[in-house]
Amino acid sequence: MMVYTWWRSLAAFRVRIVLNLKGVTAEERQVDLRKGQQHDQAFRAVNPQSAIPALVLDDGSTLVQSMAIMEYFEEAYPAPPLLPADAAERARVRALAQMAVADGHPLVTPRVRAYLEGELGHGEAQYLAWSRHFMGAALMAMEEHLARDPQTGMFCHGDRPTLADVCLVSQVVGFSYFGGTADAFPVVRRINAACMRIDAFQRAHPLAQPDAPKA
Ligand SMILES: N[C@@H](CCC(=O)N[C@@H](CS)C(=O)NCC(=O)O)C(=O)O
Repeated sequence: MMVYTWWRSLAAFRVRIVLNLKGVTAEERQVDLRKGQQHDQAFRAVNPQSAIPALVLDDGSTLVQSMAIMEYFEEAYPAPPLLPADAAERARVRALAQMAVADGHPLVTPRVRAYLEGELGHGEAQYLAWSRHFMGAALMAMEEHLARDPQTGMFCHGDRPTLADVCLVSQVVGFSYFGGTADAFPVVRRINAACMRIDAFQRAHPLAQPDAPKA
């Protein structure tokens, strides 16, 4: 199988973590978003939405959207489980994950930046303020849910990492891209630290990727 990825992509980061946790290896092909390669004809043939990650399976079928790809791995490679067995608990984990994947991250993608700056006349400072606001709001939502719920443990849901932790970590890293830190979110910060002690998370980190800048 092959995954279209890029070192800095938060959605690709999430998929890398899951691949590592499941012990699955995939060939990687880089799509440099800074160079606009997501809009190249060759990549649009893979994903007409011009977004990474995309996963091409050995039978040639293509999966897109990080949440769908992560859930594919959860179903195809059940061990270790990244969703709880109970339906309501699974819904809690997915809800926490979606606060990052659906509510925070999509607002800071290159296509949004291009529209804000190219069509609405925003400058870089406004884009940064926008990004910090929405990334921070998603982290605040996660923090409040995590802090009040006894199901929160060492990780977002109990004492083993789930898809919620994968998404939490990507959200913290994404916030840092815009100068934010998890300092105002103590539960998020504690869980992020616990995740980042795990090899599968460390190896997936954007700055650990071979195409990441050295400095
Ligand atoms: N909801 C999608 C988001 C995918 C996405 O927007 N990926 C970003 C990189 S993190 C991208 O490729 N953006 C291209 C663009 O905005 O032009 C997912 O979770 O996979």
